Amino acid sequence: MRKLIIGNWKMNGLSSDLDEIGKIAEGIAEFSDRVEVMLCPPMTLLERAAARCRGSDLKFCGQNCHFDPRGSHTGEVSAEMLADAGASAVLVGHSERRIDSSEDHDMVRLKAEAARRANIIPIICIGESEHERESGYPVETVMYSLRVSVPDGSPSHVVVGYEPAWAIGTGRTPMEDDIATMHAHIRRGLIDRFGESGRLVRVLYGGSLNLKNADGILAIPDVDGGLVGGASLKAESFLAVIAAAA
Ligand code: G2H
Repeated sequence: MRKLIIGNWKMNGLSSDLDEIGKIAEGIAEFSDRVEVMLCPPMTLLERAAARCRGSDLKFCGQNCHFDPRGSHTGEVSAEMLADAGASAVLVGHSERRIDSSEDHDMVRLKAEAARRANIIPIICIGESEHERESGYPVETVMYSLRVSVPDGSPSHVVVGYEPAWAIGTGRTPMEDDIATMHAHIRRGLIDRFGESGRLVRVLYGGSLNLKNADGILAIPDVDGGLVGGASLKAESFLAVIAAAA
């Protein structure tokens, strides 16, 4: 299984950054047989970025979608619209959306189902908060999120992102042993629920992943790739993380 690295630009990026996206698209060519790479630019750049990188191996991903395909939802975007704009995937349930927009596990599952209906891959994000970690039950918290946020049905074309909320954008990461333990639990949860197909679901680690820690984290068993925020904003640092995955 090729590792999957996803760059999440969050609310960053203007037209002047399209050149940086072009550099990423050119830079990944040498790794394409070993690593699949996606980028989540802001919605305003998605279509232009996809058009500019057509013919390269770089795929594009939305940062969020609504669970309805269309309708009266001012300011929202549907999975169908993302597909139409050139996205192959969409993040659902990122902790910033769970916090900023009060998205719960049920809503995340509906969004994942909407992505599948639109034939794009849902990247379903789960992870414990600092409080949940300190309360001593991070595994139970994450396993509950996994159960409710991941839809029933075949898990093929589903990706899970484990992102401890306290590690996001903070420069702090869990110990490698803790990441290994959590990923092993997630894998076991997927196999218990989906049988052997649970082994084929890629489980990514996210939260302050960068060129300094990528070698160690991406070598952990059951870490099938990474979600990269801050370090994906510049082609040089993003390509260094991609090289660590190769
Ligand atoms: C977690 C990650 C990207 P960062 O949100 O998904 O961001 O690498 O900046 O912690």
